[in-house]
Amino acid sequence: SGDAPWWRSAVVYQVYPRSFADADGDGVGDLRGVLQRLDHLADLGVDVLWLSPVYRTPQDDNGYDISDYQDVDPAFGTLADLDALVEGLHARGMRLLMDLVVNHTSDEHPWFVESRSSPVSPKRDWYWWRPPREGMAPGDPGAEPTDWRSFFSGSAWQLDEASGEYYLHLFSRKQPDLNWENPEVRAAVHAMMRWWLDRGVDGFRMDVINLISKDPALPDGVPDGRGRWSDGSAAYVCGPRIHEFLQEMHREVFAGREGAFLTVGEMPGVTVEEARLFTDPARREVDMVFQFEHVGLDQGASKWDVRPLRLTDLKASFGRWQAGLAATGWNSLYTSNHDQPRVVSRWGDDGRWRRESATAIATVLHLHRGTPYVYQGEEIAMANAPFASVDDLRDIESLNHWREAVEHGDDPERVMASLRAMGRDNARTPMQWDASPQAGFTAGEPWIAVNPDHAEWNVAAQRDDPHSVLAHYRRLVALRHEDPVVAHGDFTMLLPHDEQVYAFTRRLGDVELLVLGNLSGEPAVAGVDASWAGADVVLGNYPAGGGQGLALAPWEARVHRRT
Ligand code: ISL
Repeated sequence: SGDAPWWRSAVVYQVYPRSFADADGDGVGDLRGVLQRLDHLADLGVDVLWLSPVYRTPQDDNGYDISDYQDVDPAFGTLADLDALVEGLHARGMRLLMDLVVNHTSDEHPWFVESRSSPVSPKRDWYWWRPPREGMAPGDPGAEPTDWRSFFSGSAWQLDEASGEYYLHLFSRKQPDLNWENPEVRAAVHAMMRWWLDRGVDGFRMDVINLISKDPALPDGVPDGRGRWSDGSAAYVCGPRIHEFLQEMHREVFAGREGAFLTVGEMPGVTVEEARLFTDPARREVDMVFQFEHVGLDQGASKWDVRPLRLTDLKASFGRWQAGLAATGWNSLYTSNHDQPRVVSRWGDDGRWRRESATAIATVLHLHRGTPYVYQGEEIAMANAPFASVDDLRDIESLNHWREAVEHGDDPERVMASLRAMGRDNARTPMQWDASPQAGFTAGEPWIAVNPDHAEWNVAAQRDDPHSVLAHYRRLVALRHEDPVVAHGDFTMLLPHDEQVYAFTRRLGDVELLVLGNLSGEPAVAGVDASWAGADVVLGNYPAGGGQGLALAPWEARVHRRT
């Protein structure tokens, strides 16, 4: 473990700036707000701040639609504020990970404005422009160049009336996909990344980076029974040149540069076999990936088709990823981010067992082999929001889905129920700092309502309480820093068929940990080797003592250690 990369023992904290802290009172979080709250991160003990996008943006997708990669949006502040953030983090021994969104730009980015201006524009080929389907006129039903569905509902193609051609947008129509086949596009992205590293940032979280290489033949997708449009992912998930593009990026941006960087590629649909290639250090692509298998386990054909999670499925999935990236590569560990519902509501119990279930899930996750990510508010067990109606929602994915489903004739109450369970706005309500009317987030009117439960669930209430969820997260981070077995030990899954208890061991030299999590609201007994019964407990979430021996109270989690 001596010469292991620094990020193996690091914990990353994600800030969604729009919802974190608003310093100027306009209701939208900003960089000065983040700066004022850096002590919260230092108090947690995290090593890295991943900052969701703060670049210039029309805010169609809350900043994941960028119109200038080399400036800060006025809603978030200025470049000087960003420099101050880098400085403030570095002064506290933390690093800054920027969000890199280069699968697409905003349609208001000058590159796209130029590209759209004419079919003979020198930048026409920077995006995916195609004529209508053979023999059809622009705008005819079915004239779209392929039958692909957009991630945000409807067709992935938008007609440009002026030229009669369509452009590709895997996400919103205000997020046209860049054409990575064009070497000028790649060079422009590399130059932009170097500019940020020169400015002092420490790496990038790369948005949907495994979608940047498309099969240039743009074949039609596979009908999947979800309505008019098809699943085109075979043509763009880990496409033909993806490894080449990431190796080139590494060479052009990072090679020969002094410093301690981190790169994490967000990769919907990535398999463990592909992930091993992406994260094999010898291949020089990325340090780790965000995979999506576990966050799809409680869904059917689409994310709106919500099902209960089976614990054995979760163990089988994480177990395969642990084994698959054991000898080569590295895992990232997350349950939560700005796209996922709140985990305590999703897989825990945000009623009676809120504190216990939040800490049990966190313990199990953080003790896996890999680098854990904490999403703002997760560390105080923030829960899903009680959205009364679609008027309470702001997210483009949710609003588009609502419109499409209701137009299609689905029962509005059922659509609302799935939005309440899975909608991304659950993760985007303001950070709950204290019990004051706007939770200490803003002095103004927040852009999305504060969750009323902030009166009870907030940072101020938990900061000095040793039994709080926040205190437990602090201990999890500290354990990783203090005990090398957490970062570097090997991993063995136990009890794969148990629907209540999540159990595994970690081992490094002669140190061994046993991690037990009763992920249910009923008492349980862990059917592991009885010799563990007397082993030291280095961390637990039942301060007054839970079950005896190998018995576990509801949602109890414990870490045993022996040598
Ligand atoms: O949220 C999702 C679950 O349905 C995904 O479709 C999500 O859009 C996908 O994980 C990609 O996410 C990233 O890129 C999107 C952006 O909206 C997300 O916020 C971002 O994390 C487009 O840039």
